[in-house]
Amino acid sequence: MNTLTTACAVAFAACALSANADTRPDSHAPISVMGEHTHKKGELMFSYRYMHMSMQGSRDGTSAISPEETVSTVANRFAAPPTLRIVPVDMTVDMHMVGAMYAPSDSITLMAMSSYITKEMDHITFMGAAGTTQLGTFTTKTDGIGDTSLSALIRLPGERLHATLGVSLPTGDIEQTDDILTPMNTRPTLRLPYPMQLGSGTYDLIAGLTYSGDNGSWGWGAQWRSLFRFGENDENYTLGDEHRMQGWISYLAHPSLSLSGRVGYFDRGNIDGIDSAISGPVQTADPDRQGVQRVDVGLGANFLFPGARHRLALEASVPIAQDLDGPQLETDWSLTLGWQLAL
Ligand SMILES: [Cu+2]
Repeated sequence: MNTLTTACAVAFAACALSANADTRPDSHAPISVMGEHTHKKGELMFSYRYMHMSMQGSRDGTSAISPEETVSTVANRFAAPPTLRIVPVDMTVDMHMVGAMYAPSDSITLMAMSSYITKEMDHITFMGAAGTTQLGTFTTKTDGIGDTSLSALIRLPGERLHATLGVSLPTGDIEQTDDILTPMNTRPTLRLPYPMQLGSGTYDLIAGLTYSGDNGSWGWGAQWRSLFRFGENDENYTLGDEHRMQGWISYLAHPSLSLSGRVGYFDRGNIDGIDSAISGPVQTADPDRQGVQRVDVGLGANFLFPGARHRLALEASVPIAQDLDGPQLETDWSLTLGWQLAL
């Protein structure tokens, strides 16, 4: 930015626009994208994001599968009964994410993020060891702090290109329990399946690369970001690695408002190992029914308040394709709202 500022001192009007790139609402990516901008030396930023995700109905591969079909045809990996007997029908995830960014120099921005997560899942329990007679329904709920990430965003040669290198700390609990309804009509309190837990239980590596640019009323960007899981947690398993590839464009509708479109690809692997306290005739308890490949599209808006200190942003996204190691609940839509304060 220094050489650019010097060049701007020569007073090219067009240059002033790009030199003030961070006073444009679209100098930040759509709000669902993490760690996509850097700061100049001494800048400090706080952020709060609220994310809601809604999942309803299950898929096996790319096809929908009904609860009745699941309990008639899908094998139970645990000894007995032979097929699954409990089927999750919907799930919501609500996350309150807080973050801080600080740039000790123009070339490095440090970022810390953590979250408070609430998960809720509704299920149908089918009676006994076979057949499609429903016994009843039940809901499980967990909430608490999720994993915490510490990252360095390192600017690379080029106008707006940076690498991300970080670690995700296992601050999220992986021993959450709740009451369930069994096919034998009992209601024990058990450790809940993997999708209801709040963290990975392992120290994970975050790596990524982000590019962005703008010209006139248009802006664009692309990001790769992965989460590599290392070692095994205390319960003897490792969550699957996660990889995200995203591309976005934005249009400056007003000096304070930009509108964005985003396409994102998400890939998550299955679980390696197994928690001996998690079992039962339900798809979510199977470490081999956790893998996801999904393409999402999102529409969003960024609003920059006069003075360029406060930003508000929102984005709604829906999947346009998903392939699940199922049966597994499918994602239907998600919404992210965010507030950012630069100091
Ligand atoms: Cu920031």
